[in-house]
Amino acid sequence: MNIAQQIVQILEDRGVKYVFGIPGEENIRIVDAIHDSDKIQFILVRHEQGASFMADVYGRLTGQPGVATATLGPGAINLLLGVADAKTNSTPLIAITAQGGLNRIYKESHQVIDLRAMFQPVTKWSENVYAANATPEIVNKAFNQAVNGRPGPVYLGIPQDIEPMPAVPAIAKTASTPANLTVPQTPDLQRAAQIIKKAQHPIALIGMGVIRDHASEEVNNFIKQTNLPAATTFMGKGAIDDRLPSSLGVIGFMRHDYENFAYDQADVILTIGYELSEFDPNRINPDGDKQIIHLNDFQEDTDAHYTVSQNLIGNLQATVPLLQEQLSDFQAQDLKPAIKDAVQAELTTGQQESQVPLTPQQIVTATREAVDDQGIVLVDTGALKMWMARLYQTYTPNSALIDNGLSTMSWTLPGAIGAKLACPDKNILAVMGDGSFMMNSQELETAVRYHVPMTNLVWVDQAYGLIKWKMDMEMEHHSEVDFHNPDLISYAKSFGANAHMVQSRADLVQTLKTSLTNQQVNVIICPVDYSENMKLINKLGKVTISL
Ligand SMILES: Cc1ncc(C[n+]2csc(CCOP(=O)(O)OP(=O)(O)O)c2C)c(N)n1
Repeated sequence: MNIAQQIVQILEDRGVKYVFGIPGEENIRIVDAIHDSDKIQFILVRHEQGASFMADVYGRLTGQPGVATATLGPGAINLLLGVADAKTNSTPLIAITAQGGLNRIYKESHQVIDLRAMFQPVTKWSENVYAANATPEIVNKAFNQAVNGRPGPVYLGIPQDIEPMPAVPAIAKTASTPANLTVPQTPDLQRAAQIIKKAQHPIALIGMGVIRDHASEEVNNFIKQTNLPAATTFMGKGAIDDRLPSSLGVIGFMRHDYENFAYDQADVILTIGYELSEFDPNRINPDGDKQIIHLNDFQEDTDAHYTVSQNLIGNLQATVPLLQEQLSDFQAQDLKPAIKDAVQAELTTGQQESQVPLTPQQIVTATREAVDDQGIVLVDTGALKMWMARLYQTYTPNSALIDNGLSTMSWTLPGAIGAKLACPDKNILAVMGDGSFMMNSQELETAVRYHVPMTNLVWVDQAYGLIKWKMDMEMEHHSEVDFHNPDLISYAKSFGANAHMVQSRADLVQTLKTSLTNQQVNVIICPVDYSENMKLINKLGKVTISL
């Protein structure tokens, strides 16, 4: 057995089912060893960036590290974006690339750049395998690092002269990491409950940790019992059921959301599973005068606007019911945030039938009508994200995935492949702008080749719409944002996908329904009328999210 085969054996032991990537001259043995594995399937992609997004979404949905691989130098650099995305999304991922041999890694040499250093800021741990006999320790450590505590990505570089070396027998297997079930001390829970009971207007902010920790059921029960008004971050979307009377939806786009969501009236904010990278606390606590109770697996970084009075550090599934017990005699007063009526009004206009171009409200409501409650929708970055996050109603965790850590474009089309492999029984829809579509559309070929059923809904405005919107808003004109698309229907068909040009709202609903269940790869092209963007600004205040 050589080192490449040993690495693959450890991946098998760790339950890896897929490795996404592209081979290069320096990692042919690993790729070949994966090819020979009967437990792991290699998913050969068309751009390493696609592999990194597939692994990223696979990790986000399963909680198990997604694994992506590439060659040294250019291949590794292409892998960087999805790895950085996993860091800001706190998603477990292992990136394994080749590296130049130990005999040349220290000097100027063909295709060699310092990948360990390059990946270091976007990973929890970044290391090269410098000694063949250290391989089992290092690879096992990579898995532990990726899932322990706050999950995240890890980078491993395998020098090309280490890869073919004979393997030294592995150390005995280490026990798998038990779930962290620690809970806060009772006095801390009591203090937190007292703060909430004494508050005039307590309010909750629900973050992505609730979904990652599978604590949605507990949090929904908590919100139901206490009637606490609760908004979610973009990444926490779906963590609470939008049908709960005190659910406020997703906060964070509009400069006036502080008032729209009634955070201006709040004196105490309970955050559950929230991380600072998801959403700037300045937006809910601009004067730093609110008391914050922070309930999560780990303490947060310091921030002048994150004024924590009480930390409740513990497993969310176990801790939320304990806080609920302490609040058994408490009911929050009804708040009437303006946002609820505003969203309802837009959902109503979205039901109206018409020909294309459709308004964003029509596309969002048509999408909701067509996707079943168990379906997974991946929402890409762009103006469409604003509309989908605000208006697309969610009832269950992971039913609408949004990227608001790095907010990168073009992660959803490859991500949909990762999502389908992670959740084979669910219908998968990737929603993106035409800008994002053209950045990673080559992975349609990957989806077709591996028969991974998924549907892509492309909002077409022939522009980088969100930036156009921001320019119009702040400068009252725009520049360098318009482009021309190829014939998107023929283009999508040339990959072997089905393609359809939407004609009307009803046509969109019907096409989505058929596509989501036909077990094929589909591309739906939908012209959008973004003149609604500026109308929204007039209604709700300026957009504030960072682009
Ligand atoms: C990789 C990357 N490049 C650039 C940006 C900045 N950016 C954010 S949204 C956006 C435009 C997106 O255009 P499109 O995909 O067509 O969606 P639309 O805004 O038109 O709905 C750009 C350029 C980014 N977030 N990520």
